[in-house]
Amino acid sequence: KQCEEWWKRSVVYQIYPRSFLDSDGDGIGDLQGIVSKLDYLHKLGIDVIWLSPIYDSPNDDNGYDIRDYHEIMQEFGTMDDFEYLLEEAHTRGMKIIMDLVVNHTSDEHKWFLESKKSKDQHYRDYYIWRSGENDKEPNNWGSVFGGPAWEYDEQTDEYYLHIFSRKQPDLNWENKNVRDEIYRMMAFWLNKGVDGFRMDVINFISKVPNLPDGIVREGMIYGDGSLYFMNGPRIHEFLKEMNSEVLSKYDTLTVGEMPGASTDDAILYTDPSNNELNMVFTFEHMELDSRSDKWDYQPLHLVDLKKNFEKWQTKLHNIGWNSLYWNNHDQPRIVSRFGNDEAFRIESAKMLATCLHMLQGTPYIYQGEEIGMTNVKFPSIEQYKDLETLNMFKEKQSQGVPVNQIMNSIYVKGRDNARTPMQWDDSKHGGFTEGEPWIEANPRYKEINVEAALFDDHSIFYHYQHLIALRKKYDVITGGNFTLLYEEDPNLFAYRRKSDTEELIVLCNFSEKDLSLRDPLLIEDLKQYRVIVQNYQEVVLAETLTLRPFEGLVFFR
Ligand code: TEU
Repeated sequence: KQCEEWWKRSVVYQIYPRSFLDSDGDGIGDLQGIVSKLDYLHKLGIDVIWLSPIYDSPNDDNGYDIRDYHEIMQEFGTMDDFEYLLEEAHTRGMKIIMDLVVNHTSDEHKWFLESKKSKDQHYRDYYIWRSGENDKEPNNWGSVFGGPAWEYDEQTDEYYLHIFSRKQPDLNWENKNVRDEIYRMMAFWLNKGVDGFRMDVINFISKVPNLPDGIVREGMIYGDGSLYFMNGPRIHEFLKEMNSEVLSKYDTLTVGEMPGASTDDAILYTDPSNNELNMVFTFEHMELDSRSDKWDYQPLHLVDLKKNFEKWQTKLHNIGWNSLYWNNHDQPRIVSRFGNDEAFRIESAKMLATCLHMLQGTPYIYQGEEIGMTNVKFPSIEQYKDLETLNMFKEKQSQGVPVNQIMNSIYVKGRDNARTPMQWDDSKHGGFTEGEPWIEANPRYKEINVEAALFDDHSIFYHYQHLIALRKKYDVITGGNFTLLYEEDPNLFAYRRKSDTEELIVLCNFSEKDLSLRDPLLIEDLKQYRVIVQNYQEVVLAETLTLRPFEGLVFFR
């Protein structure tokens, strides 16, 4: 049947281990820290934990630059710690998926160290090397983290491609040896008992072989190569091969992180008859509040967001499968982004959760989201750690952009918003560490923390717990179809979910004002439903229905 697979009925919780909980006082979160919070996660009700990378890494990009796929990062613990964590999670009925970062490795990976040595040996072709054009890079592509996407290497007088930092050289997936090594490595982890993978920028692995120049947009120095590396010519072939050689032999959850994947792409990636992946992370809903690039902020128009969700919900229905997320380690905190993290922090955090969790797909919760953690505004650039933020700062400063303007864009979009330590209690550093944290805690830990949330029956935590429980109870949440209501309303996000036997109506006020629904038919109709989710103490349903600021309601019948 349609929704029998466990990963369609699951809720996933993402842990960014570096910032979760430090058990040994070195200021860096670790595996034992995670073990000690498994009961907390179990209480929340989640089914699957996704661990951001825990492999050996020089941490240029906090573990997304892997030096050894078979070793655990020293700061996080040992392989024994990992096996213990896996066992303890499984004992509690929770699964663990790993981050699979195979578009690139660290430049300190042994394959790359070998590859650099000379042009004519086995590992050379594991990466993408090209000779320059008149002392210039082989093409005009810019890297995601600033500067060109090519780094010159004197030893062999050639350049290597790095779509991300220069310490993240891209692997050459055209080479079958590379693919085989990766499939063997995946099997190594699956044989240990891990339950699947979140695959980092997996739709970047197939490049158009002659690597053509990208177009240079107005005000840009480098060309945009994405047309030639996103969803490239052999991507479906590679994923089918990965599936038949590894994934098909295990019972896994697979989710591909895919910037630039459209719904048509997503259908190809997730239609089970294609034997590729279970679901993808779309970026479309995360790009609606920026213009040319992520730092170029524009306010969200709710209608854009609604229509985007409508497209993903309807197009994939009965064919592929959606993932649902507001947050991860790359995104600002949702309550600060689409809600109000001051006057209506609790109401808006709950409403946003409601709006997302009643959709069809597998929901992902990012650590701290369940207690309404907020963005941070560190006064000084010295307090920031993310290489993307630091590179952007330097670049903009050298172009003469005023510092306060740069800082403001970091406050709105910087990745460190998501990476400040998890706030466990109101003790120093939010109870994250006994030592000095690698990145400072958000000073709001005094007010926003797990201990306080668990103590308050009406906290955001218990709201998430309730939403997760409802997903297990009502099949319409997993299986029903989706209809957008009041499409053009700029403040109300309303939709209907319907199966053969059950029906939901979800009403979410995304504004800070009262919103009066003058739709006698709907209001009459709603009398046959009962409210199963609310974020204000009591619900008033009279002749008109007035939604208070950020009110979010779910009606069921
Ligand atoms: O991110 C992929 C990606 O496309 C990023 O550029 C993302 O858009 C960016 O972080 C937004 O500012 C993945 C990981 O999630 C990210 O943490 C890594 O830095 C990146 O891949 C490289 O591995």
